[in-house]
Amino acid sequence: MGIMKRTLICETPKAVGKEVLLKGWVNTKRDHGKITFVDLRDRSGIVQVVGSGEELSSLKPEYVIEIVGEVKKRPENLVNPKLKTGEIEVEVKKVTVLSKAEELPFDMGKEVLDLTLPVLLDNRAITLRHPTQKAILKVQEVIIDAFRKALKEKDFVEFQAPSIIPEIPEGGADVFEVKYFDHKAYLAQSPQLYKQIMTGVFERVFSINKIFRAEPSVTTRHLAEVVSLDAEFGFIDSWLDVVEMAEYTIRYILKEVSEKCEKKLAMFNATIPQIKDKIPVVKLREAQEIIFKRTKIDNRKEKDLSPEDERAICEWALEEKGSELVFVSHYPTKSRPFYTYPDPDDPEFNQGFDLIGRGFEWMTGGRRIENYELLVEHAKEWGVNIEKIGLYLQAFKYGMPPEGGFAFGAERITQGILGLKNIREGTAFPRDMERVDFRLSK
Ligand code: AMO
Repeated sequence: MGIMKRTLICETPKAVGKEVLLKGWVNTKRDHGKITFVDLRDRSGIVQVVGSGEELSSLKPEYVIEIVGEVKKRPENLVNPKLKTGEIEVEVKKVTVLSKAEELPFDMGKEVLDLTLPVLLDNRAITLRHPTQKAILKVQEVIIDAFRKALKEKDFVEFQAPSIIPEIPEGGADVFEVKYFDHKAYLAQSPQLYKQIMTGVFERVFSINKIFRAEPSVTTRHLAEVVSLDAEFGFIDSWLDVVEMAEYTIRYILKEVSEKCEKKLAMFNATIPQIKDKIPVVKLREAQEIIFKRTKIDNRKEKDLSPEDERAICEWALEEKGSELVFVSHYPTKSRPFYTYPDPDDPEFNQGFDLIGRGFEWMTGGRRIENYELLVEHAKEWGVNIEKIGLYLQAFKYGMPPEGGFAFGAERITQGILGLKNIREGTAFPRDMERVDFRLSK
């Protein structure tokens, strides 16, 4: 007799009356007198396995097993509509244990994993196996795939940006320094300068990279390691072309998630953010006026929106414009990175913008300065070391079209769509100032 071929669990409903070899993990086990029911899980689904005897009853959750059994139709009254394989079960003939598992520290069989965040993360290798956690990662996979697809359809070329960089492009202190042989370098805060250089090469580029932020505070929306979805393109007529491309991209992502993740969204009672017509665009100062009128809190002179402001402007956008997303543009030039394009009509403010959704920022973008002399001037004024951004400046010295771009945080989009309370749930292995896999001792 030859070796039996493995059947995937999703194929079992088509195998009624046949003997099959299944491989997977014990999801749950229930003993009913002499009869044992095991829910067996593989990459394709879950199926009920039933039998009597020590072989089955000695199994524990997360044991890795192989079983040989016969697929049988369940009687009408025992059909489980919640399972794709709910009309059948597998009557066990032989069980082989491939790998044992220790007693689980908590019940993984529940529909909702009711754990505190530290417990969820301290036990990540196990908790990631729970359907809710897998769903988050799958939704994120769809988001990233959709970003790539959206831009490829618009003729963008994907490139690989470096993670070790010689100078800080975004300004600020939230950067990890690395010892680079005998020199000092940094982990990339953003592929910003490289996507601009590459715009001089391919005209339209995007990259999907890890970026690193030494965030000195612990919040529900900041990670130290982020998946950044970056795009940049040339020959724009105005900063509004960049807004338009960003809107096209996020709409594409939302459409793909709504089409491909219906069940996963339902697990989180999540809905795709609604956008009635266009995503509204407001200038920072206009947004602050709106917020002041609504909340009576006066932040009209601030250089950025506070978390409360972000929530307030989202409420306005939904009530007045039927959109759960809103672009806020024209931040004070001095408060944004050196490369951002000052508005010719009012150079105190620039043509940079953020996309705010459901109360927090999902994306930043803008038009960039393409004029070499102005760029050098700005870099100096912003305290950027000219020598260290020599390659970047070279791209502008030798001809750069009017251009702009944007970057979404993949975890922020995931958090926004699924309504996750903490961004740490939106990534498999979150890094923050208190954690690198395990909690760091103070
Ligand atoms: P910015 O610094 O706003 O812009 O980052 C772009 C987007 O990346 C995400 N993000 C983060 N997500 C989680 N934790 C963090 N610590 C974190 N930091 C950033 C956010 C944010 O909107 N070079 C510009 C982009 C551009 O202009 O093209 C930049 O880096 O979703």
